[in-house]
Amino acid sequence: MISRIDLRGSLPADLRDVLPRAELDVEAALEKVRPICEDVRHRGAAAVRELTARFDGVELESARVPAEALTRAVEELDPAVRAALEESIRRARMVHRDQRRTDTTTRVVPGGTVTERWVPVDRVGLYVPGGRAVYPSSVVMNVVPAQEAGVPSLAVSSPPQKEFGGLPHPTILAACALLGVEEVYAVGGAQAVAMFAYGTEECRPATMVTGPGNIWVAAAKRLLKGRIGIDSEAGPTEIAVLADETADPVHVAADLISQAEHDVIAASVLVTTSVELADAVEKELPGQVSATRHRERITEALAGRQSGIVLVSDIEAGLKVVDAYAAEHLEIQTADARAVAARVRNAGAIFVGPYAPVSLGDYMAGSNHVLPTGGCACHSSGLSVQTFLRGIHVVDYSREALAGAAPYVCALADAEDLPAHGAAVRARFDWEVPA
Ligand code: HSO
Ligand code: ZN
Repeated sequence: MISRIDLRGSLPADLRDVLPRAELDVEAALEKVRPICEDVRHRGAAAVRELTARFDGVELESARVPAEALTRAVEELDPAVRAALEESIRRARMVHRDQRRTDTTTRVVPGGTVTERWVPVDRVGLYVPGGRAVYPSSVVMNVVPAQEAGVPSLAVSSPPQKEFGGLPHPTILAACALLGVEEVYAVGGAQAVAMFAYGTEECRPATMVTGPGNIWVAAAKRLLKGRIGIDSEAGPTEIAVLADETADPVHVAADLISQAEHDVIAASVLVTTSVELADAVEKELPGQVSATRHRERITEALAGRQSGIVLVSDIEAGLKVVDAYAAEHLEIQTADARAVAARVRNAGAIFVGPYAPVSLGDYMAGSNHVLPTGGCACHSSGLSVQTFLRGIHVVDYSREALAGAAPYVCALADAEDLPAHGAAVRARFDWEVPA
């Protein structure tokens, strides 16, 4: 059901090459997505309408979801789901509020200061996937950091669903309403990203587009990056578990299965020092898988080349492996899990010990679940307040402070053969370099 890689000898020099990993060919999708984006750019709302009819089989009168539909969605929401969403929002707000940045002013020399001023982007378009993956929790994870960053204008787009009269899934609409988001569009895929990037008669252009999506959404974000800011291209979900003989195989198996549930190309990787644990998890998997609803796609995900059990000789080697893998989610299920977790350098989010399964983080930990995938955790972070802020340096120097810097500016400008740079300073001192 799941393959094994034995790295108990010496670790290979390029660990990344031997570790299981999903391949998502976003590059190949670019050519298909380009004409879609161009169409939206040139024909605006009419193009969005036609593309929606073609790809979603829904005839939109307007892409904008009416306010009544949002109100109705909340009224008709299952009270247990409502309570869970409200609690998820409350916890996420607590964590993300603490991420807010305060401006800092550094006095570099007397009369010369640099202030770093944190300014939110003007308008964010949040993409929320639909279809098989209906994730109101992702609405929370996208909207909360943008709101806490102080983004003044927020719009959400999610694919229209035939069975819901051409509107996005009602739970997604309800989540938007609970978060206070009033501007929602029933548009999916690349056309949604293009709508946000270029704007249409119905939707003002956004400065940033965030949120996970399928390969078409990822390709559109890659294509339009620069014109818009993006968070990251979310690839298939990944879980890595670093475990020793103290881990409970029932929990480990359940956690590997939980993320395999997302997609046939989701990755579940167990890195362990214990052959006994590996055997026990392998034994546990089939029973748990056959007892769960999405057993087919889970079986495919676990059997795929992106998933596997990696045997290592000790925790040191295990840490090297998980750092090389740079998982979106990393669980540490070892003795002294906190100390081991503190040594991890590359992961989107780390879940420490036996009572912090990834699914807690998916919904209710307060942490964000939009995280770097595909190994990008070695250079990127998950969605946060910081994603939506720009730090603007405000440079404020007096005449005396500039005079003190002038000889240095002129020396470096000359060294770079850019004399006009030095002249811009000398012009303020009768064309002399002040002593
Ligand atoms: N594990 C997914 C997020 C998610 N899980 C949404 C359930 N719903 C990627 O972090
Ligand atoms: Zn999940």
